[in-house]
Amino acid sequence: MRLQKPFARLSMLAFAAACAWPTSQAATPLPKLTPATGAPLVEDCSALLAKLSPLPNTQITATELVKEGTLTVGGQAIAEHCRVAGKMHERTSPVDGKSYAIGFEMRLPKNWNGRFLHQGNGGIDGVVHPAVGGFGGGPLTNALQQGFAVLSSDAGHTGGNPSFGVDPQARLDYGYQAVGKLTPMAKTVITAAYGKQPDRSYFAGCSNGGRHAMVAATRYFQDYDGILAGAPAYNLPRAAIANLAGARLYQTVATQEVKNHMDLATALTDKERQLVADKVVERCDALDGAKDGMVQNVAACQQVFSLKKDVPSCTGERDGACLSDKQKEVLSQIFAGPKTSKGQRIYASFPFDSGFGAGKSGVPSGGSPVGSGVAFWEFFASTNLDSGATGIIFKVPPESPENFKSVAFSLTTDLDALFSGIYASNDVYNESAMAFMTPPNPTDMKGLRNKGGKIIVYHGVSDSIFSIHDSEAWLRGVQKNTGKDFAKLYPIPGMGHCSGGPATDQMDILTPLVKWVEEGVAPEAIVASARGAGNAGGANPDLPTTWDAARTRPLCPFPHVARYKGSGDLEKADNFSCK
Ligand SMILES: [Ca+2]
Repeated sequence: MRLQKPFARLSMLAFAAACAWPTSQAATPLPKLTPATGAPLVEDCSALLAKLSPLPNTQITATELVKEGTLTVGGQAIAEHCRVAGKMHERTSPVDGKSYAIGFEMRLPKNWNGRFLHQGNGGIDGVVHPAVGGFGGGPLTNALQQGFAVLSSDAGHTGGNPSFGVDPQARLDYGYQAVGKLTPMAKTVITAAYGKQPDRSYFAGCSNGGRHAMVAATRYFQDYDGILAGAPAYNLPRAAIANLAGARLYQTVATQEVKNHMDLATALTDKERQLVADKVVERCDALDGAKDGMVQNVAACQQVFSLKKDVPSCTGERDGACLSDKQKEVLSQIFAGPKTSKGQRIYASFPFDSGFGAGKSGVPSGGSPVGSGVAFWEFFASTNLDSGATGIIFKVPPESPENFKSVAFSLTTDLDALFSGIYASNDVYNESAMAFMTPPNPTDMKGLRNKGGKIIVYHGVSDSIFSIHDSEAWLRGVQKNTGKDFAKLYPIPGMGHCSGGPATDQMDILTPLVKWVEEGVAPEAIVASARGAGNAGGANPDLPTTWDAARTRPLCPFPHVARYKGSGDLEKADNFSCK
């Protein structure tokens, strides 16, 4: 009897609450997550080794104190911290006989902010990059500097070549399982180091690291509260095939041969690419109210810019000031996105943008031309990187790495077969590439949303390997299928792949994400800066000389764009607003 009254009162309250609720359609209110609180390292770095030795499936190989200033970011010394290195699940593959492990390192600041950040790395993984949690171009800050405990890994294989694709388990670790194995281990290390679990956990990365972040947002949402996904390759196998399709098209207008194949860089010279970019700017610059060399209104630009009409057609030889009709046809097809012979879309379309001229073609002597620019992705990566990923990591069964002819594979293999191959599996490779590489359902993030988690995606509009249109499609889908109140996309006009291009690519998106997750303050405009001469994060060589070295702009949540207010200094973000 004594229990009945409170129960009755509760049910009355529930009834009143239900009546007060506006409609039955209203979305479930989001739980509010409490802010993280910091703590100091309770163990000194060397003592941590002994304390961590019985971790399951884990071998800690080193702990070392890293003195203040050993690492820097934006010219600032990173504070003293403890580096823990190790490996998990060491094993010998029954398929290729090679040994594998998930190599990792963690960097644990002495003054911890109570947060964990899992850093997703780019490319095909295979390297334990320093666990600093950087983002954007030439960053002035990073997660480690801000006091996060940061984890970085090689995702289950070593070396930057795709031969690990022969081992089925290494494929799965690269796709998603390494993250699943590393996360509980990392939280245990943090608990040992600071005497408590992380209050809040984040996942951040760009490119393949953005893919890892998207996968974590779906498969491992229980473990993470905030997701920062840059240029998310959430359809990576499809994008890789699209790049091979682009290479086929470029070779039809290439003019010079190199090592028994056409040199793709001669399909469209640096000067010709810049011509296209200049014409885009000419046509679209003023659409945002400011003639400042930046095209903020990307969607409107696609409506008015015409490759056919706005770029001069060659009447004689190509001289850099015109494009041939055939070149225009090739570019139109590449920007429209490739399809199979049956008309099925392989990957998204790409917008014409001001950054198409960025990056110089050709392999610099003494190193790979890895970068953000168009020339690297279109003319080098297609035949040297996407080929290996497609043939050895995604194909069932894989091509033999020993006999793999990268360029020939990318220029001659049947595209329809490659496309159906990324959905194929067999007894040995029992998950298809699309299954292990991509989020199970990228627009269903109810798990993350309903726990109070948030996701921010940023993407260079001039990214030529992963398309901003694919990120826009994801945002529309996630808003429809999951909700509008936990996900935002920040397009960065002019920016190439993860950084660079004629763009304001220097920004801190992590801090606004933390504020959203922990204080419930949704981000709107995020101010980003150009990196001109003398920038502490390193100068951006793609920046037009007419820009102020420290030009700032608001980055705006899609579909809003940064528009000029009509007066005031064109170099300052204050004079623009997101509309
Ligand atoms: Ca403009």
